[in-house]
Amino acid sequence: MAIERTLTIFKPDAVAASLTGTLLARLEKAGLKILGLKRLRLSAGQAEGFYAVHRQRPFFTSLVKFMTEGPVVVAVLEGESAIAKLRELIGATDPAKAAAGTIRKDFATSIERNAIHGSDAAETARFEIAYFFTGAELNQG
Ligand code: 3AN
Repeated sequence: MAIERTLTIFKPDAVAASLTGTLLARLEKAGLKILGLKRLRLSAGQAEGFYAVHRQRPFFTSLVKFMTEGPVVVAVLEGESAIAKLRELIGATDPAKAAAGTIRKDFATSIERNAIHGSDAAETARFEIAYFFTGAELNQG
């Protein structure tokens, strides 16, 4: 067990549905501390770079279109086993398969429009946090 940092993105569907406050409250209630927080509209280049590992997948073009259709909220979260904890709170990629009480079960509408992103491993978390936040922005003593 260790204190970790992870990245979440509230995707355009969730932000458009005014779920930002609801999602932040769920994460805080679960013991995750919000270290950094930004609302922004991703450019196509930013979305392509973020999802570069999926470049060869059939859904890549559609995913980039979705992720750029409106503003997103990105946040750095910190806590005990934050990476696994966030993934647990989020639930399975396909909301139809997500467990009861998970964010995707409650708010996602399809496997693509699935409301929220969470880093899946320590290395990914480091890359994804640095993609949106500078060290200075997260260094709050
Ligand atoms: P997760 O977000 O659960 O880690 P990934 O990393 O496999 O899932 O996929 C990244 C994103 O790509 C998903 N959040 C979803 O928006 C989209 N995606 C994944 N699989 C599919 C699929 N089969 N069809 C359409 N979109 C998908």
